[in-house]
Amino acid sequence: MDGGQIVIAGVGGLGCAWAASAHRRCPTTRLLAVDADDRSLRIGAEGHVLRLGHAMEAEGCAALPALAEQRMRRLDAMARPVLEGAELVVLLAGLGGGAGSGAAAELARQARRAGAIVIAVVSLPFANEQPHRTGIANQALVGLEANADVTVRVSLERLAHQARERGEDWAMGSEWIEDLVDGLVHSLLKMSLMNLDLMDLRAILANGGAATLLVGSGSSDDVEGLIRQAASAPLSDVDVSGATGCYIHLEGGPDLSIAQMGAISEAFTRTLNQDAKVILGARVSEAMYGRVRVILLLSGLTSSD
Ligand SMILES: Nc1nc2c(ncn2[C@@H]2O[C@H](COP(=O)(O)OP(=O)(O)OP(=O)(O)O)[C@@H](O)[C@H]2O)c(=O)[nH]1
Ligand SMILES: [Mg+2]
Repeated sequence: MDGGQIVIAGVGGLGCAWAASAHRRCPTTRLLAVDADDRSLRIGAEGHVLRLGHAMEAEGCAALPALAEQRMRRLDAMARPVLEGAELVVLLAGLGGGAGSGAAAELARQARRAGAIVIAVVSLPFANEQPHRTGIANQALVGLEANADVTVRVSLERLAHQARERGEDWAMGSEWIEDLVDGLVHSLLKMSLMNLDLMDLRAILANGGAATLLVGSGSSDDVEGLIRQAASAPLSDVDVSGATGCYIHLEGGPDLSIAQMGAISEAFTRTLNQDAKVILGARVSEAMYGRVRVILLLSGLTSSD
């Protein structure tokens, strides 16, 4: 697969900011920004832009998801060429406002119809926000889960907390999201030692149930640290222990031995359902000397609330 077959799409203010920063790490992919707010659409000449509404309408979709959804539907013909030939669409949005909550599921629907696997990574509002935002977000989740292959629910609270710990602005604290998108894109882009491809991804997704993604990186000697790091993902209340399908991709340096790979994947899959279908892939890159990065796609989850 080449980068042109992967689309990183942001919807709404937060989604577009995340997409632009993730795309900087994967510049060969296609970037798409969808919003009613012009500030989100200044993404450089190579990016594709879909504006929810006319330039003359200054009001955007402020907290009106139904309006955003309707406008996204009207953009169908303009979205087609951007989605054409895409194998994977990574869709990013912050739920709780108008644009992201309203347009994300409709964009997912259009992307799947174009033949792409759709992985949505969306944040849920802070717990202390008005119940109104939480209500909007929950409704948007229903639509996304019906239209995307995978919906990864990110807790904005935990993401913001981790950003503060690093001394970053909460909204820009998207490092975890960037790592996730980067890991996913690069595990699919480059030739692997054990070749994983989209067929494997589709096989794991065909398993049914809810699905989520985890990433972890660290020293190849410290399996426990790697697991702790993956488990600290700012996901919103998801129990991964019952997963019945797992796509696990390791990327390590030339020093990573088959035995170490085995130990790492064993440690990650130990907690899964006994009959879980596990697909393992690995890749060696010079830059990863002494380190390893793991990306897991877990499917067949039963409880996601
Ligand atoms: N606390 C806080 N949360 C924010 C802020 N901006 C965004 N968020 C969170 O991110 C979610 C999505 O925000 P945006 O991406 O700006 O919303 P949008 O999709 O552009 O929606 P509209 O602007 O209403 O059309 C919100 O529901 C909040 O949970 C902020 O300034 N403060
Ligand atoms: Mg906005």
